[in-house]
Amino acid sequence: MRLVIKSGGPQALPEWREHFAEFAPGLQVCGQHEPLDDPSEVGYALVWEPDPGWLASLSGLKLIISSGAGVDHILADPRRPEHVPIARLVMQETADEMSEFVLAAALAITKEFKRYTNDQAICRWDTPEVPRMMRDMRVGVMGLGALGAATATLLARTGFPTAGWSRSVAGLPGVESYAGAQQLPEFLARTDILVCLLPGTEVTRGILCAETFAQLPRGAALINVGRGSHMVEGDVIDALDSGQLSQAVLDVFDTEPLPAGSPLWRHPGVLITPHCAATPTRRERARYVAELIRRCEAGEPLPNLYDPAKGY
Ligand code: NDP
Ligand code: OXD
Repeated sequence: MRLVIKSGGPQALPEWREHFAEFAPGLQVCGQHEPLDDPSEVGYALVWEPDPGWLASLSGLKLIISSGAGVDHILADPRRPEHVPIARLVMQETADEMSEFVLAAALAITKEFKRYTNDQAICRWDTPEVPRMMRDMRVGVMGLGALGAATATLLARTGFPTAGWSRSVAGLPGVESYAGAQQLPEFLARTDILVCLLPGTEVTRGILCAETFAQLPRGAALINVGRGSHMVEGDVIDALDSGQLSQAVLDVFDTEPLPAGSPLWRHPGVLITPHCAATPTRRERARYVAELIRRCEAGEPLPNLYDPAKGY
């Protein structure tokens, strides 16, 4: 049984090998950069942004495993073997990391930490008249999947009035549910902090745009931890400049790393983080992948498979 890895570059391979030796001792592990005697022997590929056409050259593939929760980076390959299922890598650790990250971002927005960072840079002492509390900040989470549901649940439990928006109605305790395009305006109108945890699909592309921002209460904030493709970057900047948005915490971008010339880097209302909201350790990912391969070999059902009918 052979697994080929393209995730983290050649320098990450010794660490991957060490973890797979622990969790799947019989598995042969090689890197994408290593020559293969017989590519058809590769049954499994663990990938992040595979080079277009490469997966198609592995004729014996049984399963493609995304090294992250999203699969858009695999679907971007027009020659990918469409008959091979794709597993999304979603673990408890991913959900925990994401929930904590968004909670921290929502608190930083509520308590205006970005303003104090800006003030500190110019030695300005400006005490707010009225303290802002969690209970005053209604959070709206777009996407209530494995990560969105865990995030919305933590936010609600912590004290943020929380709602979620998804394709189908969700029944999360303590979280108001809105579903479908029809209920989007109502969801946006009650949202002071908009969190995007949608998958990157053709339907969700550009959803964080001027039209969406206009439906939020004036001065709302944005946390984008979904995909860069969700944002129309120019519209985010215009909304911040006009005051329609007051702050944004942005973790994902169309081009990553975010180019030095992007105005987002220097915008006073923006906090940039480097696509780090939820990045489980290689050890945890190897443990999960080893279990996926075991299940696949045993003919057992696999969790979190990409659904071509839904597009995510
Ligand atoms: P899931 O596939 O489990 O959930 C997707 C959610 O989005 C579902 O609730 C789904 O609705 C909803 N949805 C999809 N399309 C639409 C639509 N057109 N309109 C309304 N709702 C829609 O995804 P995960 O929770 O596992 O992950 C979400 C995304 O988070 C990933 O795809 C990735 O882009 C991003 N991510 C970012 C990371 C980071 O570090 N910044 C780390 C990991 C993931 P329904 O419930 O009805 O199916
Ligand atoms: C992602 C991830 O899909 O990092 O963005 O898991």
